[in-house]
Amino acid sequence: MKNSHELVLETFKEKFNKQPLVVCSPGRVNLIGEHTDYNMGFVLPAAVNKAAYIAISKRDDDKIVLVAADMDDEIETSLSNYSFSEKGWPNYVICIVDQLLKANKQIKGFNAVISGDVPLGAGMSSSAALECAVAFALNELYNLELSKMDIAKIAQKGENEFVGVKCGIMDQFASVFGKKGHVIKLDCRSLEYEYVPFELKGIKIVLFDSMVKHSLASSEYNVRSSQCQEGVSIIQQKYPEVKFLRDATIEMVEECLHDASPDIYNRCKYVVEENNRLLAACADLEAGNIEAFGQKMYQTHTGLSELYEVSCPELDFIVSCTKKEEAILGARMMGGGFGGCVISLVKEEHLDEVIKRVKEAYFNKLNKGMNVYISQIEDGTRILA
Ligand code: GAF
Repeated sequence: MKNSHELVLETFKEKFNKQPLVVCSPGRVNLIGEHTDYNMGFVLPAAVNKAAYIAISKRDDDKIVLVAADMDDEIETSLSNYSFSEKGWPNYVICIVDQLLKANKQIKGFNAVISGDVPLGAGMSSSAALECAVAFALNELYNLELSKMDIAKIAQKGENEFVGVKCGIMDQFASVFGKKGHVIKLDCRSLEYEYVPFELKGIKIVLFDSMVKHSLASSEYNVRSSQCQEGVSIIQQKYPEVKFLRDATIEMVEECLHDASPDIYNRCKYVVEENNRLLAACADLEAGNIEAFGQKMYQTHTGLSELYEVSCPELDFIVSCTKKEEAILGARMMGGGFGGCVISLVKEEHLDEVIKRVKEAYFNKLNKGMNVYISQIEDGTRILA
């Protein structure tokens, strides 16, 4: 079977009879720091060995011809007459065009073939990967002189404004700035970042994909973001210096939100705790205490499930299975929630047996198969040919 790189290249040559520029942009894992990015806190993601691919070449007119090789689908639109597509996938390309035009960047039309091996709906940010691949490729094609930071910001804004998901910057940042063997400790407010080595001897990052995606995912995501803002505006009445939950302490949450609605209190409590937990987890990493790091991943899951309420029975079940395994140091749901993957740290010597048992337990309980991915941490967005 052809890999995504070969597929975009060959499909492009067949369809457009030309040698394209090929760019790939990875999906990501996030070790800890979930739902903290749009609260301007910290995250700890890494780009992985699954990516979105685009083969692209310029056109002289303003037409855009897009082929989705994995779906055997194609659309034609133009720079002067594009709109939101009910098909879904074209929006992750068009949202970038929309941003570039709004910023008065000089682009023309293009032909492109896209493909990818980031599993869709698995919480590994397949959409951000595609957005970043498109932004990076158009930057190369039309010499737009965008920096890596510009590309990540444009991709996030495209998703916010055109796709309509009010996401933070974690996914796009991780896709563009990924570095082999390192996680990125990113401050989502200042956008200062640090590469932290993450090559744990004898330990693998294993993703258990629940294979479910509940339809609540994007609507509830935006609800969480508004609830956090509501919490901030209550805290501000007493502490005007608090601009985001990132600035709040647990004491402020207790003092100001105890009488607020339980939803607001719980959401804000989780975010403030999670931000503190991330900082403590980074200290564990530095001290080489991976057991303590793993325990914090479990605490994150409990918070996401009970306070932030973005988990689901399938993810909770997988995490409960991992807790029975001595060879698993920590696990939690990853990404926006309501389905997708559980990320875990597993001792390599027991990898096969652990995976087998978790898969069997999932099947016996839910009558569902699961995919399992062993993640390698790779470089971010790059040109392949
Ligand atoms: C999704 C979003 F796109 C990210 O910005 C982040 O908020 C994440 O959910 C939750 O941490 O992947």
